Amino acid sequence: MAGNFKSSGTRGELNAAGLRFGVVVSQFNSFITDRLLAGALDALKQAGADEKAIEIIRVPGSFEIPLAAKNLAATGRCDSIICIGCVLRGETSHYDYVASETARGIQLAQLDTGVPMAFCVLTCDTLEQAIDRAGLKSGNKGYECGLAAIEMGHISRKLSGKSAAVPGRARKR
Ligand code: INI
Repeated sequence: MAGNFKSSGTRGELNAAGLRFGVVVSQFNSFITDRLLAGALDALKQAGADEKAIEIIRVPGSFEIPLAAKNLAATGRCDSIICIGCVLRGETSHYDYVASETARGIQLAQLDTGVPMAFCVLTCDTLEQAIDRAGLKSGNKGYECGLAAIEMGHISRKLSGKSAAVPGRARKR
């Protein structure tokens, strides 16, 4: 998988050490979603995430992302989750339905579980747009969502009272 993406506008240094990530990736339009996944993994690894602390779940289409993300969040194994998909107008007559229900489902999964989810589901009118946003020409939205997942993972850790730097250490009262 091609990697080494550069962010188009990183704010300072992000440290992902000690954080645990989940990635749910749709296999529909996988030539796009694989690029988004590569970008997201680059962001996590460049920030020092432990590869063993990244759990990747593959689902058939974007429609299946919310349930998989919710189930993964419910295990308590992830500080944040990246949801990756690509919905192309023209490939399906129910484009709007797939796009809106996927977004809504991911939002509900976050609210139900309290685990933050970076939304990396492209909804594009044309293949050209998808190619552009998946880093085949310029910036990779997967990379940006990786950075967002790191920031959200820290917040999630803080709210749960655990330290990211020293995982598993009991909180002093
Ligand atoms: N899933 C996608 O992720 N992107 C699409 O563009 C798409 N189209 O065009 O249909 C798509 N459909 C599959 C859908 O997400 C479900 O996997 C399928 O309906 C089975 O539930």
